[in-house]
Amino acid sequence: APVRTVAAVDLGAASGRVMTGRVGPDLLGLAEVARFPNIPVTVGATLHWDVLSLYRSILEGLRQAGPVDSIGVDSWAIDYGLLDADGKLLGNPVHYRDTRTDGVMERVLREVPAEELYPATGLQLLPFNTIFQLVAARDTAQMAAARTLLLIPDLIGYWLTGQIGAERTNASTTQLLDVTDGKWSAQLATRLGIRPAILPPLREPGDRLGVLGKETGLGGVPVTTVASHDTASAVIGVPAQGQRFAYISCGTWSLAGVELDAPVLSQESRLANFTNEVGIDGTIRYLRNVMGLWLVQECQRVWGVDDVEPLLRAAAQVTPLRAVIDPNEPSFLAPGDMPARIGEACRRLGQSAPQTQAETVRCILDSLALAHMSTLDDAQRLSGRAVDVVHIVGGGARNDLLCQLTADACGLPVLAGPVEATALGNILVQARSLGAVGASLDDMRALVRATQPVRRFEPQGSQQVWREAALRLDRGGPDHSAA
Ligand code: LFR
Repeated sequence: APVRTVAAVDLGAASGRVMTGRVGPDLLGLAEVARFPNIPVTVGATLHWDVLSLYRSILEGLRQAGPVDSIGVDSWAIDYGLLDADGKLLGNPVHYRDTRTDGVMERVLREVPAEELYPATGLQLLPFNTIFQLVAARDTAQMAAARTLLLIPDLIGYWLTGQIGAERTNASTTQLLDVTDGKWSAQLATRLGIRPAILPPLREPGDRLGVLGKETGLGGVPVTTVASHDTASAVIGVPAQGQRFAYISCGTWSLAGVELDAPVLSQESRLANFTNEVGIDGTIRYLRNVMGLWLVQECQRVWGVDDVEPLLRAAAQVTPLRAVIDPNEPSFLAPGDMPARIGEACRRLGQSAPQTQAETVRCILDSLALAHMSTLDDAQRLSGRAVDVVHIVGGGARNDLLCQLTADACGLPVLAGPVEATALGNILVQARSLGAVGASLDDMRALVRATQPVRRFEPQGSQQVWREAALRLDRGGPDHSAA
């Protein structure tokens, strides 16, 4: 098979990047072509994504990438833009951390009980799921004018090619996709006052979406539909062998779970707020969202500290497990004074609040490791899938302290890397469609294993201290992660 060059556009909540990949049967080389910040904008008290700025940066990045055989786009999930009858974007997409969904989930659950919603969609209850955003917006003039809903990567794909569609892995995060028959649940949408006609035809990862429009000035390059939910691409890029592994896709969020062949829709699973997101080739990502490095990022913003490295070095010197919190407390979701919120949470749990930046960061990392432990414990128990190793991929794989603490808390070896698992997953799906790599998910992962650096962290110390620390959280009342 010939060597192919493809471009991956990967949009994260904090930054976006354009990468190129050179791919052949024994080759997977990655280069970063452009990186740009993703800075949300508040307009009239609503937090928006600056999607035109992102699009301009994407076009510039693709220009710098030079000639490629294909382009693929992935981003964070759930958020969307609406097109009017002329195919024009109606307003800027709203950020999932905006407050417009406050109280909406509770209202919807009175109309459609969780006992009904969960087996239908398989999704964890996150207050910002697309379904709740759409209900929050259902009586707006914008919604009345809307003809088409496009999730963020589908919107970028539409602008690049003029073609519309809803890529399946990302569509599965809307809570409007039937997890059993794989179709849009028109009945559920209608029941909640959402017009099913705005939901576009589903597309599969690997399908050709179209070719770049002339106005891009980039020539008629094909755009391939990838696993456009960034977490779906990241899990493709996990260098795992066999089935007995857990993964943590760790960046702004920590997405911690296992890969299954079929969804788990039990009552226990629902009460533990586990999600069944659709992956490539019929796989299911059985995981729970943990409020990841967002907590550190937001502290850095408040402190005006750009470089995280000195903070992490200082945090490594702090006494372990001085104070722990539940990272999934709803109060941590919106942007704001995170150091103060963390201090309050510590006091509420009968612990003294961190006094220094280093202590605050240590509290967050200890708490994330603890949440990784309880999430992966639950994932194994609820799915029956036992694991021998934890793969950490994404930016968090660079965070030695978090990787070691996670190994210690879980009592399992952590394999850290690749950092760019999402871009690799994006690239591999394109390469597979071009016939440049083996056809199976195992083949793709074998290529990642053979070509990408991975670091190993052995568990140290006794797990007992972690189990005891977890008990401190029980003082906070019922688990906040479940609604
Ligand atoms: C990670 C991610 C998560 C999703 C969250 C919000 O970037 O895509 O999987 O729950 O962002 O969309």
